[in-house]
Amino acid sequence: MRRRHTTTRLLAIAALALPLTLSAAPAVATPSTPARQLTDVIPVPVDTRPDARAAFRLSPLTVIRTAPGSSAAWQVGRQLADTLRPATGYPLPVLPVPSTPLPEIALVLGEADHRVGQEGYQLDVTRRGVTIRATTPAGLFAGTQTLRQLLPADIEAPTRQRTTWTIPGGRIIDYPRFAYRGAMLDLARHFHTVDEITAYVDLISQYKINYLHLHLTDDQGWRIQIDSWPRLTTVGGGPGTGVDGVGPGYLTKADYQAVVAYAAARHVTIVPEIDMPGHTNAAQSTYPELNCDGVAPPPRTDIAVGYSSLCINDELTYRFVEDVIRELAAITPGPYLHIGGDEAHATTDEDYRTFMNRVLPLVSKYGKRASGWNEIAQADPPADAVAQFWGTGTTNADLVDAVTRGTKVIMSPANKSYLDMKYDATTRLGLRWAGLIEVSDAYGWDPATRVTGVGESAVLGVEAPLWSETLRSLDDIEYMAFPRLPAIAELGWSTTTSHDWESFRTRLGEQAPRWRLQQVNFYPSPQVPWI
Ligand code: TNX
Repeated sequence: MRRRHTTTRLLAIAALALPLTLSAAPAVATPSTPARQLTDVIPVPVDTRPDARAAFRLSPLTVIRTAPGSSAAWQVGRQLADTLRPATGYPLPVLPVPSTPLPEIALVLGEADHRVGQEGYQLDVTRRGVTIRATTPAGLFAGTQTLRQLLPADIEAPTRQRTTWTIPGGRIIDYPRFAYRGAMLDLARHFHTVDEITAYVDLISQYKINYLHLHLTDDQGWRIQIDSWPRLTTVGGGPGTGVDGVGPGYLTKADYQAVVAYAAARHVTIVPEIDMPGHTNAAQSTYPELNCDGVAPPPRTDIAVGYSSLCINDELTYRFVEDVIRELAAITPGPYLHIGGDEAHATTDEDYRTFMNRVLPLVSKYGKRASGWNEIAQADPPADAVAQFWGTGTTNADLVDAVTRGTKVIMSPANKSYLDMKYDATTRLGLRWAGLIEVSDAYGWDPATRVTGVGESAVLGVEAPLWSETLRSLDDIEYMAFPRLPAIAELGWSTTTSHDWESFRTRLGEQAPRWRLQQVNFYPSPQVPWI
């Protein structure tokens, strides 16, 4: 969507809005929280140069100016305005013009320090305003998320607050350590609605997470419409599906595309997963012909794993798999399509390799890059495939072999990054098979030294999966994700030299007033000095 306005017309609109807002401005402004610093951000920025004399204050006169001719930059500006308007009560017009005489937050494409690369940004705060420069709209978006955290926490309030909106002066140059910074939701064990998924996108994108992996199918439910196999959703995702039979539902293709578009507008790419050849009971109990004996097993609503397998030596299996991959690839603009591959304990090793070596090329055939749980390394993945490490140990020979042949790895060690593990023995939600994971555990590891033989250059990034056996509502999701998700986000973005638990837990504590205003149901870990 591109909207064109002339500079003069936009300035006229801004000028018209001013007298009204000026008269409505608070008479006496009192700072409510101590001044923030350029480093008070999660993930912590790479390079900060504070300038104590250069703080900038938002005012009713401030405008948001965006790179002329870029609808994507204008979109980032509009989102920033939407974020800042409720609490400030300022008009903050978004003007796609080359310059203004007004105090401004400028979103500029180009002219940034070369270190910012494709996803980073340079943020300059002077007394005249804020300038965010980036190579891409994704970089501008990342810069606006930093700006948001540099403002007082009250900026997250849904109604007008009487405070001074001071942004600390100086320069930030910031860019990610890893290209892939992911989160995952499990729609199969309990379905999560479009509203819940998009709410999660809002939360994770604040911390510069740029991929959301959706686990769409499993033994307990099938959650994505496939036209050529229509009963997958109406039966496999229908009434009575999900753990304990209480998590039914599915995404139509239109729902899925709405999620993809919502996420894309926040620079988050959706990675859809169809788990195979195991974790397939929902499909096999719906279509008898997907079973070697032609008999549909009963639906399952328990949380056991490793008992189901597609029929490896039946051609119909590959027709089914190709139909699903083709239809899903057609509605997925992102580069990755995840084919699961974990815990196929009911498939022999030989059958597993046979299956994967037929299915991996199908993903390429439909223009996508295959990702899969680390077990796919037991087959012969193409060089562009991505293996997602979910082990609890520090060695994996198959994975190291695949890495030698070019496979890249997403790090999601279950005993560090699994958001569905309990925090401590008293946590009401969650599982504990990979251990208890307190905030310091989630933060206390390095993606590039976790698995011997899988170093920095082999690591594509990190992911924080959240399995939903015990979760139902958005409140449940938030409780398990916060505050550990921001820990994984920092591991994915910030440098190893800035890795520091004391600093992290202090900055985490400062997020609490923001989460309260956003009504995020977070776990108040005793390890964190909450304010
Ligand atoms: C293992 S991790 C699984 C999932 C479960 C999860 C629960 C992985 C690739 N498979 O099927 O939901 O544990 O924590």
